Amino acid sequence: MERTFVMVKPDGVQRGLVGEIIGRFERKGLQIVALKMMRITPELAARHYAEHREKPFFKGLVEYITSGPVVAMILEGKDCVGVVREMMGATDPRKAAPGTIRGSFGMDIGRNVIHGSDSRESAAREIALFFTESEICEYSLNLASWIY
Ligand code: RTP
Ligand code: MG
Repeated sequence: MERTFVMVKPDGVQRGLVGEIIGRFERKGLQIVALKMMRITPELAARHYAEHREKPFFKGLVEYITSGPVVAMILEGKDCVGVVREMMGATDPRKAAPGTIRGSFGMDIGRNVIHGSDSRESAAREIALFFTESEICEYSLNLASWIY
């Protein structure tokens, strides 16, 4: 099993897309193992997006991601990192395939609704950045035993 870090960005929270986005992942069959609403500090934003520090959009990106609360989560499942990236769609929502999260809900690269780790290595780094061990729940999904 693989884990990935996912975040509904401030525009997704403000637009009331949290339930829709989490629902898509749940219905897909990915397991939520950690979930919280939080406000990202400029320091955390800079660490999270360290790879983009020299990019022209960095300042705007930090302002955007710190502009309101986000919903952070860890999802688990087979090939979870790639599956989530596919479901998110391309970085630029106008180019994202119809039916993907960004393709369905976004119009601007600077307001692209959701973040998901781009590799297993990024996932491990971002999970450690956003969650403590005690915030992660280990449990097995056994649907039948919850219905009957
Ligand atoms: P993310 O890290 O947020 O999941 O997005 P991503 O992997 O699809 O894209 P990435 O290249 O890592 O870029 C990080 C975020 O920076 C903003 N961005 N703006 N104005 C621009 O040209 C530009 N390019 C990137 C986006 O919000 C992107 O999600
Ligand atoms: Mg990225």
